[in-house]
Amino acid sequence: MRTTRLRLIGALAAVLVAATVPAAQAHDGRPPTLADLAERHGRYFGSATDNPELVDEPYTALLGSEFDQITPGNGMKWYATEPQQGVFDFTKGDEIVALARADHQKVRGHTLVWHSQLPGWLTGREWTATELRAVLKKHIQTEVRHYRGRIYAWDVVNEAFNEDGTYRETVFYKTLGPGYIADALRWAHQADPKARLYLNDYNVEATGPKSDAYYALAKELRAQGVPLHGFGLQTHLALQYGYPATLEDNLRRFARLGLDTALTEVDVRMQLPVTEEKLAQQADWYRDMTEACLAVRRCVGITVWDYTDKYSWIPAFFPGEGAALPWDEELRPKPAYFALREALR
Ligand code: 9MR
Repeated sequence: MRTTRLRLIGALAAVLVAATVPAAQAHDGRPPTLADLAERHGRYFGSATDNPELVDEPYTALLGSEFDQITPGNGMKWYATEPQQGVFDFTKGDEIVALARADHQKVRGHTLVWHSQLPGWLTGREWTATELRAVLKKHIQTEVRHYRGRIYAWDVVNEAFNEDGTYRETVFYKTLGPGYIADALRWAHQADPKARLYLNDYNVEATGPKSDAYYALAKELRAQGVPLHGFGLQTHLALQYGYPATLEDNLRRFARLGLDTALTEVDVRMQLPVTEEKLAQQADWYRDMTEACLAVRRCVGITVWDYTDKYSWIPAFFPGEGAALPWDEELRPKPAYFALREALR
């Protein structure tokens, strides 16, 4: 009886100790986390998160222990950070950076220049090139300066190309021409010379017109000495559209340009209902993409676009689809989670 109770107390103490040990450290008594396993390869393993979720304690406990990198899903976007022209609000991003600091995690800053989630004051009127240039420069430099030294990498320009590899006709492109991308990178670099600066997009995992456009642009920017350090592949996959089999080759060609790569917003959605077969296929895809990243030295890390189906963006955007993440809505690990562990072992 007494020994049982002592053992129980011992086990409880081990759990308490484990809960206070930073994610970065592997230690006895608890299986290594995804972050621990990734770190053995010199990689990070991260998750997106969002401010409203941070009141969910079981959720934040896993977020703080399993991952060594986080990305704010919305809190650093333009509508959140400059809601009125010249009036900056960093409370949401600050909350996430503070959490990351407490949990010893890197932060990917997301995102400085994007056509979506812009404030009304920016989209609601016409701008001359001179005006918009000044607005863009001020936005980038104020935000990057605010977080200087605390952001590992910035998604400086997000989703700049169409599927066919032509430039997306955003307000920035239409008003400033393609040079807005190089300018954005230079301005961000001035504001935080140590941050790694990325271009980031979806449907660029396989080689093809869209990723080719990034390859050509990255090559040109590097040749011109523009501070571009990485290419982010969002990796929003869907079982019904097939696995991007050329992912590893694609990562490798960017590495040859001297760029880091990262899988920045991973999820693998499926048409509902969930079946065991679909979960098994999803697990295979998570394993395959992790192996592809580990096979290419400059693929620096993987970030899931939140880790639990409870907070996935998918059901709201793709009705009838979901179950895209490695943990289910009750925070129970799915086959994909165990596949990630296997791939990282
Ligand atoms: O996760 C984000 C979600 O909460 C927002 O409603 C959505 C609005 O577009 O943006 C989501 O994140 C996007 C990311 O910023 C860029 N790549 C696509 C992501 C999913 O839409």
